[in-house]
Amino acid sequence: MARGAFARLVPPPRLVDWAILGAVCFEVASGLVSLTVGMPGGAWLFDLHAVVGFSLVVLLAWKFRRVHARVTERSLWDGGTPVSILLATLAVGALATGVYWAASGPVRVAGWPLLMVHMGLGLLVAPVLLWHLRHRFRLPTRELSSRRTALQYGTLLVGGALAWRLQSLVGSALGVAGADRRFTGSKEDGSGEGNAFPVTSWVADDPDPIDPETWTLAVTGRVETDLTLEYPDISPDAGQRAVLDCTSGWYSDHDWRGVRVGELLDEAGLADDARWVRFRSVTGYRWSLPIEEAREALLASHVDGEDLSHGHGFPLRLVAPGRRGFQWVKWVTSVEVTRNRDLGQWVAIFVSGLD
Ligand SMILES: Nc1nc2c(c(=O)[nH]1)N[C@H]1C(S)=C(S)[C@@H](COP(=O)(O)O)O[C@H]1N2
Ligand SMILES: [Mo]
Repeated sequence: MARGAFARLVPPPRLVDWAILGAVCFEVASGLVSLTVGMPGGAWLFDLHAVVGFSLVVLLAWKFRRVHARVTERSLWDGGTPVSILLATLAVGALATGVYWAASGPVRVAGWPLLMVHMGLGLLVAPVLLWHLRHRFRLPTRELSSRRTALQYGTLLVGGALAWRLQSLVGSALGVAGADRRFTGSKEDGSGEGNAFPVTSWVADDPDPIDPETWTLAVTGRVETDLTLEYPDISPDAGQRAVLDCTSGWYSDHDWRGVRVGELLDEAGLADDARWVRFRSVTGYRWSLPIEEAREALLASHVDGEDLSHGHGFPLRLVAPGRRGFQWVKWVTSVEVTRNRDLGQWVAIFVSGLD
């Protein structure tokens, strides 16, 4: 009786499969885009990523219920089955780490940041899913666009949202959820305690400590006069409270002191076509900001009244409020004013430090 009722709830196979495909595409895309979201206005993207993830749990449960016999019965295997098993394993791994993260599991698993494991598994799902579709692709039937179908998708999302809310309520009740999470999901670490917060590199940057005797800061590009500043020229007379929010799942709130970028730009004078400002590290790592935003940013030499430590980017590191941690370039040696957006930065952050 209950079984019959459950079976009636399950949408037709094709519908489940296409919903899974849609949900996975959305999860990969929204997960990647979320890495660049640092303003509360983008909170909905993190929320929707979680809601669709919880809906995927239900979809996969339906799917596995339908296909498990084709996997457990060795005689039913075909050429596509190993790919299907690999895909199922990756998908379950990505979902489990995602749900665990939402439910406020620890930040690290076996030394790895949990979120990095989640991203790695999620990114592997994409190519394996394409490979799986080569074996298993079926054209959609008309039922995909009916009103009834739209309602079923809607119900599924509402279900996903309820499951997500419920786990966070249970988490708070049990005291494991942690009230100290940002809208990005990141957890608090070392705020207001000077240099005592995690030292992180995006991929492989690990330069030798910088000697302030030989270090210089260049201000170049679309400026009227190139500047070269030495360490004693840097007077930390601007301050900024800002949150560093790393995509590996922690954040830290500090009082930063240093030089306002706008002051450097005013000193150099801007050319008419100045639009972007690129901050380059001694390692080659770099990021750029639109000029108006860059003016308000800080090149910090101090954190909570302490000299910045080497690990945190001494002598100067970019403080870009509202941007994610990987955009806060450390060990800055040049500020270049440019005309165009710098797409090469997406390569530079991955390869700097690899040599
Ligand atoms: N040059 C350089 N700057 C960098 C990085 C890096 O690898 N190289 N990592 C970024 C990342 S991913 C983060 S989260 C912050 C971490 O800053 P912290 O080490 O001071 O915590 O620095 C950013 N700036
Ligand atoms: Mo980061």
